[in-house]
Amino acid sequence: MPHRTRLGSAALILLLVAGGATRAREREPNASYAARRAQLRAMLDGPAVLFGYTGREDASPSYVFHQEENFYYLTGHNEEGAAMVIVPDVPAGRSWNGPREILFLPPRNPMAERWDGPRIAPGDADVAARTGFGSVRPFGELEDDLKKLSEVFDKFYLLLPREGEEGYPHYRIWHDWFKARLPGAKSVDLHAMLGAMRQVKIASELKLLEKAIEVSMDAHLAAMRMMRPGLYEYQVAARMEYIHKFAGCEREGYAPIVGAGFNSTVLHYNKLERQIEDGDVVVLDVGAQCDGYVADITRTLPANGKFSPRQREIYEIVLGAQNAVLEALRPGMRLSRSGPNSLFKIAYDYINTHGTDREGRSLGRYFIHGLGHHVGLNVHDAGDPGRPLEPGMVVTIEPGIYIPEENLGVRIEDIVLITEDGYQLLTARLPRTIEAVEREMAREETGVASSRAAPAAGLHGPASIFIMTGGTELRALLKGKSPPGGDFAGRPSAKRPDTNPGARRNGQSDTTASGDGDSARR
Ligand SMILES: [Mn+2]
Repeated sequence: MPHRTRLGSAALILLLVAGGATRAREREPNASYAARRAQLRAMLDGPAVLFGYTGREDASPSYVFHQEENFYYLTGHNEEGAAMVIVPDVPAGRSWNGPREILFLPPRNPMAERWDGPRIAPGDADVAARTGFGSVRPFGELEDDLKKLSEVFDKFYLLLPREGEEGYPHYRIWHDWFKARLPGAKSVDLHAMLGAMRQVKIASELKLLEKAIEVSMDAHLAAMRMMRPGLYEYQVAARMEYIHKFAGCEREGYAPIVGAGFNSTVLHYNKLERQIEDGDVVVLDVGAQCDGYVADITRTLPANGKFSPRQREIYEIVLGAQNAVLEALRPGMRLSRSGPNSLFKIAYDYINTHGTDREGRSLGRYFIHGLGHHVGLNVHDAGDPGRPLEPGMVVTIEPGIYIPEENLGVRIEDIVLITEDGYQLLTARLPRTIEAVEREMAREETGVASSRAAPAAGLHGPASIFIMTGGTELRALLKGKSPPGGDFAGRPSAKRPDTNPGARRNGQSDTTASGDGDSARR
C-alpha cells in the first residue's frame, strides 16, 4: 500500500478516535441525586446534616479534590467546602416554613478563583439548574438554620465518627463542629442507612460504573498483550494507568497491584519494584475510578505466555471455585464467610477439595481473604457486607489461592450485577479461562510496550499515542478501516506464531494494531 494512503488512514483514525472520546467527570442527572435525597428523607424523623470535604484533607501538592462519597452520592457536587441539610416531615404540632433541602456553598471568592478556577456559588443565576437544589445558601448561614431546626426537631442525623476512623478524621471534625454549636441536640448515625442505599445501584450510576469496568478491562487486555519476562512490575502498571487516564478516568480506584513471582502471594502488594521473570505468574489487580465509580478486576497471567503445569493446576482450581460460585449466584445468596446461603463457603469448599500443597495438605488454608465485596463510589463499597444479595447490587467474586513457598498466587476477580433471577457478568469480555488468557497474550501488543522497545518504522508522533490507547473502540475502528487481510498500516494481520514462549517479546514490540478477530473478548 502506498505510503500516502497509510498516512491518510492514520489521520482519519485520529479524528474518529478523538471524536469518540467521552467527557471526563460525567455525573448522573440531577433527578437521580434528588430521588436519593427523597428516598433518604422518607426514612428520617430528624434533619440530616452532611458535610463535604474542604479540600484541606490532604496536604500533598499532587492532591486533586475528590468529594466525600456519601455527600457525592446525594448531591453529585464535586467542589470544596459544601454542606447539606435535608428536612423531613415535621412532627405534629410543630412547623418549619423553610426549604426541605438546602445546599450550603462557600460564597464566591474571586481571588481564590484566579488560582483554582471558577466554582459554583450561592447567588449564581444558574445555581439551581447546576446543583439540582432549589435552595442554595452561603455556608455561613448553616449554623443559624441548624439552630432554628433544633427548635422543631429533637434529633439530627449525621455521619458519626466510627471507632478507629482511619485517615483524615472528617466525621469526627464535623461532629465536633456540630456539637459545639448545638450542645443539646441528639445526633444519630447515618452510615447504615446510606450504606444500605448505596448497595443497590440505579441505572444512571450503573452506567458510570460500567464505564469504569470497560476502561479497566481495556487496560487488562493491554497488560495481557504486553506481558513478558524482563518488564518491571511498575511498567505494566504504568501502561494500565495510562489507559485509564487517557479514557478520561480521574484516578486509580486503589493502588495498582502487579505482583510477579513471590509478590503474587502478597494480597495488597503495591511496591511494584520487581523485574518479571520467565516462569513467574503475575497477579494484576488494577481498576480505574471513572466519574467517581470504581472497578476492581484481577487477572493472573503467566509471564511468558504459557502457564506451567503446576500454575495451570492451581489456576483451574481458582477458576473452578469462581464458576461454582457463579453457578449459585442469585438474589438471597450472601458473600459472608458462614451462615446460610454463604457463597464464600461454596468457594472455600471447592478449593479445599481440589488439589494439595507440597505436603499433601488441602488448599483451603491458602484462600485467606473474603470472597468479594460491593463496588461503587468506593472499591470496598459502603454497607453491610453480609446482607443478602438483591437485584441492582454490584459485587466482586474473587477467589484466590496464595502459596508463598511456591511463589505462586492466583486470584481471579470479576464483577457481577445481581439481577432478578441470577446475575450479569459485567467483566465477561475479559479472558478468564486458561485458553482465553493464553490466546489473548499471544496477540500483538498494539502499543509501545516498553520504554526499551524501538518504535516501528512509519508510525511516529501523535499516531503512536493514539495507538497506545489499545481500547476496544480503537480496535474496532482499526478493524473497520483495515484493508482486507491487513491492519490499517497495510501489513498482513497474520499472527506471529508463538514458537518459543520463553523468549517471546524479548525483542522489539510492534506498534501496529492487529485488526483480527475480537471473538475472544466478546
Ligand atoms: Mn476486590
